[in-house]
Order: sequence, then structure tokens, then C-alpha cells
Amino acid sequence: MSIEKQILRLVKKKTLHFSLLDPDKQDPHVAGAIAKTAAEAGSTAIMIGGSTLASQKQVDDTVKAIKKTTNLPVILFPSGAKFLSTYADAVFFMSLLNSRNLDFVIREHVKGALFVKQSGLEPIPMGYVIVEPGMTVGRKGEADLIKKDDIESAVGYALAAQYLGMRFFYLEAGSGATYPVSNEMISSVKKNINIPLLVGGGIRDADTAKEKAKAGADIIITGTALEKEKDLKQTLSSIIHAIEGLNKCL
Ligand code: 1GP
Repeated sequence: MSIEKQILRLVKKKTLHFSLLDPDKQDPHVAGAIAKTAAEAGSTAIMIGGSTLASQKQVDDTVKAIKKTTNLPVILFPSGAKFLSTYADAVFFMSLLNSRNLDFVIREHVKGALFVKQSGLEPIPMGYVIVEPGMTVGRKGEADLIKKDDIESAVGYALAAQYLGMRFFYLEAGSGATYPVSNEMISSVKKNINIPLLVGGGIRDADTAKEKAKAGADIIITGTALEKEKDLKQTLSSIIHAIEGLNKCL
């Protein structure tokens, strides 16, 4: 079964948690250990990406290390065509819809498409938008940030993504965000689309994750919590336990 189908099947039953690892933030063997802990805590997939990557080798080495420690699907979350890795299982083939730079909207996709085909990576089409505060990815992605209370634009982007045929939509506040995407924005977007909604940026504890899942997030992404937390297993388990217990109505 494709990874997309597995996710769609699971997301109908419960809110999922994906662990995002940035190959620029730790050595591959450390990434492998974190991924193992994430799997033990109940995370559904490992996403690999970052805005400050330097080489494809970094991505390859990290994916290979993760593959040694866990059977979780590894999904690339690339900032450009040169950060694709043949060792991963799938790639979020995502367009940064609110970027002013066409490279992030479509040109990098044109550069990477043949690699995806030849490597056998499973492409999963996704619309991606960055909301205030946006952080590094907002700056590097040259995003016209969605204002934190501009619900109308967020809903417009989400519907446009769905109408363009994208099968997932990601509301991103930026890694390390001082505040996450608001509950109001999440619930308005969720009410208007019928594709799974991913939410990430600034979610570091169980209470916040639960709030975002209650508002309508189908998949919660955490990155920073994986890099900084001392008691990682406990933190991740509490986040995952908090979101899995909620009733779903996708
Ligand atoms: C990256 O927003 C996610 O797409 C991760 O954010 O690092 O704040 O968890 P954090």
C-alpha cells in the first residue's frame, strides 16, 4: 500500500503525529536515535527537511541512519530539488503557495521531478503556506506571510490548493515559532476543505498539540521538541497520547 493511502487510512481514525528532523541540526546517528524514540512514542512518520541545508549528502546520510533504527516511513520535506534523497520512501511534493519566488512555487519542482520518477520516491502532492511569525522558513522561502488573524486568506489558499488537486494542506508558523497557528484559523480552514490538514511550528507540548488537534488539525508536526527535549520519549508520548484520544470526523 502506498504511504499516502496508509496515512489517509490512519487519519480517518485519529489525529496523527509526524516527527520532523532537520539534517542540519544533528549528526546522522543522533537523528537515527531520535527517530527510534519517536517510533517508540507512537509517531506515524518521520519527515526530513530544513531551510539551511548545504548538501544532498547530509540528507542521504540522515535518511540512511534513520532507516537503520526504525521502520517508520521517511517522507522528504524538501526546500529544493537538490535535497531529494533516493533512500527515503516518499516526498511531500509541495508548493510554497505564498512565496514571492517562483522557485519555491514550481521551478524547483520542475528540476526535481525526473529524479522523483527515476528514484521511485512516492510523490505526495501538498499545498504549503507560511503564517506569521514565519521564522527562518518564512524568510528563506520569501513568503508573503499570512497575517496571524487573516483567516480569509488562509481559507482561500487551502481551497485553492484543494481545487488544484493537492491532496494535503500544511499550515506552517515556522520552526521555533513563538506562537503557533491560531485555533480559529485551523478550524476555519478545516471546515472548508476535505483534504487532511497538517499544522506545525511552535508546538512543543501536549496541551498545545491537543488544542490544535481539537481545532481541526489532522496531523501535528513537531521539530524543535525533538532536538531540545531531554526526556524526549516522555514529551512525545504525552503529545501523541493527547491528540490520539480525540474523536475524529474527517
Ligand atoms: C516545521 O513547523 C515545523 O515545518 C516544526 O516546527 O520546530 O517549532 O516544532 P517546530
